[in-house]
Amino acid sequence: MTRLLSVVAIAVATMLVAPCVWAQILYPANATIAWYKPLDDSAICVCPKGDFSQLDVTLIDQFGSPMADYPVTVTFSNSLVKSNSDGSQVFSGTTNAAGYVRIQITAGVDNTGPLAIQSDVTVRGGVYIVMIYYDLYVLSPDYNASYTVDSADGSVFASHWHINDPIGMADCVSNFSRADPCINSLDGSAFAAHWQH
Ligand SMILES: [Ca+2]
Ligand SMILES: [Ca+2]
Repeated sequence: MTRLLSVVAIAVATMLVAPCVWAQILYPANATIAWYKPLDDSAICVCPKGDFSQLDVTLIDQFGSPMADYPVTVTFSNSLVKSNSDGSQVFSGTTNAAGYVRIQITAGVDNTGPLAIQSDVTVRGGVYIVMIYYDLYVLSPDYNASYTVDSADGSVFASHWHINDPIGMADCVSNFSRADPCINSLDGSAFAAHWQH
């Protein structure tokens, strides 16, 4: 009887302390995913330097605690988006002690056509999918994915000067600032802010 009580006591004690030692499991419903965008619009603008649109991710485990030192990847489905490090469509980072990381999208878009491309974007925390965005417009001042914004890109922007975006949204590859559907000084300022990046 004494042995049985001891086993029960150990089992109960294990149950009480077990949550403290169990491995963290990502709880996607508690994760927060938000685009950081310098411009107030819904298009995603990427730049070889990674300082245009970026993705803020905070990962929370099954106990509501932040997940530190956890890998996060952001994958674009459209192969015209090209990372400046390896030409891939994958961008990554690691969460800090608060479970937070800002993923820099260091990329150009290999598209010199007049219309912006669209892409699905999948956000993963480790192996877990925490968010999928569908058909996002993706723009870049690096129109030819040469990984620098230079005179070749400037020529493309100049060719779109003062045209009106077809539907006032993000169709035109140069409509970085959608506050106005026209390709104007607002877009020019955005382009200039990433010159030589
Ligand atoms: Ca370029
Ligand atoms: Ca505009």
